[in-house]
Amino acid sequence: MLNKLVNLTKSNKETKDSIELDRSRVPNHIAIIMDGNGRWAKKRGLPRIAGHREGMKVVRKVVKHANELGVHALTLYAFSTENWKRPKPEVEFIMKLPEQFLLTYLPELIKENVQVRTIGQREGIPAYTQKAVNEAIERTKHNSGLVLNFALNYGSRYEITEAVRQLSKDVEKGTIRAEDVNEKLIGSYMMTNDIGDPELLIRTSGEIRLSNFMLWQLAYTELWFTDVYWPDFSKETLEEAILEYQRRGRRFGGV
Ligand code: V0D
Repeated sequence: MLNKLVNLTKSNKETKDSIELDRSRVPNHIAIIMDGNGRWAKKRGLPRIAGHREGMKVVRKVVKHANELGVHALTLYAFSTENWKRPKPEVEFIMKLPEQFLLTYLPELIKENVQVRTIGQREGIPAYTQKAVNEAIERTKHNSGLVLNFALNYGSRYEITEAVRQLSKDVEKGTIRAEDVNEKLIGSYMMTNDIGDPELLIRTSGEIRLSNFMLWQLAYTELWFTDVYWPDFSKETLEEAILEYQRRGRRFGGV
């Protein structure tokens, strides 16, 4: 039975269009590196910020579709610790996006029972950005639907370094013994502590690397890369990624 399904997948050239998503095997947690906004704009002769604005609209669409598919958590790499190196006006524009996003979409997110969260360093982010994000977190904290987790001013090595620092403090205090340090304990010091590791990572825009994103959490994650620029990402692209995730599960999964 399983074999027949595998053969069907292999022999069918139009797998992506002709095989249906298995709604019972959608990843719980999907992480996305939303790359290619600047390139998308340049290709159209527009300033890079036009790409970021368009990318923001795509975030809204993808959240809606992921929620409809039954995804429990979506972690979006919105701003890395490296992104500060960009031209100041571009950074300033990007830092206004959370406020814009929430002004436009927060009522819909609340209606859809979405819970907004963030990971990353709070310090360094402008006060007005933090204010908008904090309000969204506060107003959605009792929602029980999809967890929309924005990685803002996030870097994975920083996250791991902070976890080690905290853990060391607890060992110094004597609340934890060195012998008790294990993977589960280390994981509990990570900023994604309560949402579990992603089963699927998507990176857009053709770069095949992780760029300091969730290095600890991606240990067993299926990685999916596409040349599509983030502003061109759609429901269909999301489903293509999930379909590929499901196909890999059928081919390599236990049994
Ligand atoms: C720019 C593509 C939404 C990636 C998407 C501050 C680059 C658009 C948010 C957002 C960004 C963040 C937190 C929040 C609500 C919305 C966002 C940034 C960049 C970095 F609570 N889009 N978006 N944040 N871009």
